Amino acid sequence: PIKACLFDLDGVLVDTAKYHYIAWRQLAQELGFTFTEEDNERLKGVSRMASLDILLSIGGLELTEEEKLRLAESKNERYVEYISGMDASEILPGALELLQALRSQGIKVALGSASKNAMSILDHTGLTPYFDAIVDGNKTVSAKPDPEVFLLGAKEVGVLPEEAVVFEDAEAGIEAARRAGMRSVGIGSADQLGQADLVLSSLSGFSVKQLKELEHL
Ligand code: B16
Ligand code: MG
Repeated sequence: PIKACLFDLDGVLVDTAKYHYIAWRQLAQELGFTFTEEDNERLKGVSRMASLDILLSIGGLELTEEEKLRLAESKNERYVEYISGMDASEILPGALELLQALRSQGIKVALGSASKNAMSILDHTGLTPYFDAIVDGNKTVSAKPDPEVFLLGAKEVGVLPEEAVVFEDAEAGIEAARRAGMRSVGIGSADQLGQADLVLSSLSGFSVKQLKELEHL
């Protein structure tokens, strides 16, 4: 039986990609090149330092480790300022309803995010009380598609991998779920997330009944 749901944060519960985008774009501008919204797609689900590497490769820049740390820090300071203005209105459609339904049915809920700012985002949007466990970029060593983040999430809520379902918007996250031995629901388009057991355009209308149907897969 399915006993837990593990949620990615950015792109599944909230749309923080737009704030990452503005902060990265400003950094690129300071470095003297253009960073487009299309470029930003490549950063979804990717860790902060790996995102910076992608950005620098777009600008054709090679920097020292020390310079990179400074730039990542300055991008993050701006990003933190943007997310401090977030509130519950930025929760994506269907997310709150699903979290409430899962809680009322006794299904465990955990976060599995690459972000080191996950706690702050959950607090600002009022989502923290819905979680039994929060696993974020501060608790993990390996990034998705490594299964670490989801394996830890399942462990923290006391369920086996086969009893957990992962909700993800990034291809690397779906792959991480597969490697963890978990079922997955992709939030986005089927051509990108075809590996998932089920693909939805959003969490809107997704019910616990549909979740239970995944048990038979
Ligand atoms: P931070 P997720 C990811 O969140 C974002 O999708 C990705 O764009 C970002 O670079 C990463 O978190 C790290 O975020 O700089 O706040 O530590 O989708 O795994 O919830
Ligand atoms: Mg995501």
